[in-house]
Amino acid sequence: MAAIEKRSRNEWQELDKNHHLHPFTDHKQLHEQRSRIITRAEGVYIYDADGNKILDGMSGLWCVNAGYGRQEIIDAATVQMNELPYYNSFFQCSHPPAIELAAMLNELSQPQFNRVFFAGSGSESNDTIVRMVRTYWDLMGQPERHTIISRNNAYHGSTVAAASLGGMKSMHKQSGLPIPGIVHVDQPHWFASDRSLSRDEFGIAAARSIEEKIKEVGPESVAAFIGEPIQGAGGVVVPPDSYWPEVQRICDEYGILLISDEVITGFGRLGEWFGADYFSTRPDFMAFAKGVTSGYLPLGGVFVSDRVADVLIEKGGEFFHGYTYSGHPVSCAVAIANLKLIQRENLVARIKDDIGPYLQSKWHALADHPLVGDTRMVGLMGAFEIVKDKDSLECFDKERRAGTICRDHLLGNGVCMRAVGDTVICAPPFVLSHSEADELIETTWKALDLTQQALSV
Ligand code: PXG
Repeated sequence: MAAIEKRSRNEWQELDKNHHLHPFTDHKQLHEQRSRIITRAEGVYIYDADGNKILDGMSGLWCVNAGYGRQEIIDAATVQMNELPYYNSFFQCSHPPAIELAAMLNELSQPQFNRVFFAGSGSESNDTIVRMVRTYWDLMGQPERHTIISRNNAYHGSTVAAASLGGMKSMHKQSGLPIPGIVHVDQPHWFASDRSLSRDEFGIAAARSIEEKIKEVGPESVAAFIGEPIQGAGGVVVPPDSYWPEVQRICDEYGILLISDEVITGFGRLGEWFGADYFSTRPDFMAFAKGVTSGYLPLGGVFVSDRVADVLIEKGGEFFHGYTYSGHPVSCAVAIANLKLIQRENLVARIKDDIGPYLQSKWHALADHPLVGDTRMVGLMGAFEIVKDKDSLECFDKERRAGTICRDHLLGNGVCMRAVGDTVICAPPFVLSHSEADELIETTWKALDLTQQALSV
């Protein structure tokens, strides 16, 4: 029995316009253009209310890693709904899905991680980390250590603390953020720099800006550094190889906690289980969400290292923090089914050895197009830059909106990607076949040609 009314596209658009406020949306503009109504999905394809079939080059919103329509994930939700649709993990209670998932997550993660705290989203996970980091240093007898260093253009979520950790100026401006005790340094984005340094020199310099900030704030006041292994929403910013080892050195030298925000990079996106594995860092916290359930249900959480967890447990007393849906049983059951599927189908190794290299080589060949100034892709997380001049790498002026034009041509030809300024970004599901990868690339060439035509008039 379907719970959702069947209506025409127009009717849904009208209801949507009148009643639904969307995230990160200019509503005036949306109402002029009308929303795109997605009605169903299968494999790597989504279908809109007009029946258009679109290859989902963004895995929903960086999350549907296992692809759509995976029956065993759906069955796991149904079975758990019947067994125990909800119970909390407050007041000395627990339930098998949360227990089993916590144990499974610790098996998948680096040895310093033996405990997880569950949340409902990536934003809630990062808010949890802010509170745990500060509580940890209080318990360590260093209550002045409350400052967390993050990076410009980072995205860590939309709640007040997570948006403060993020480095998006437009978000800060709208609501008086960041909250006190959060400071930002530059992102390790070589392409966006003046490119006077080699990539590796630039990576070291970007990491050293953290050290400079530590000295400026005072090492005794700095609690932690947070970073996405590869910045996602900011435009798939792949740091130079030299960056993360230097960041790890700095955190070690000053005794600062390292937080790896794995909301996008966690659970295989880079061809390793976590971005920290890919870049060989040893974080004290990892935030996760999205791919843990392949987006089939909301779930987030925090891996807490023994360094922190032992102190919280031994000295902390009650930690006054938690969510109604911390460890929601159905979300946890879905996560277990999803992770087992990823393991059984060897999807992480497939990204490392098969579909990752396959798509990457074709992606990098896009650099032969006259509009493409830079390409990058790690695992199945990539971007290309649209430029006006390939030699100088000069960009089109902002009003030309080259990235958006290209994104629209992609969509018009059946592939969904995202534009961040003039950067076009891509993160397809892990189950992408070779022929689907070919389709994605062929459509990208076509969209680039159409963009070139549009920009030359
Ligand atoms: N950390 C990272 C690294 C993220 O990418 C969050 C935290 C917050 O997660 P929740 O579950 O609270 O949304 C994210 C989310 C985009 C886009 O346009 C990216 C995200 C969310 C919405 C849009 O690229 N990432």
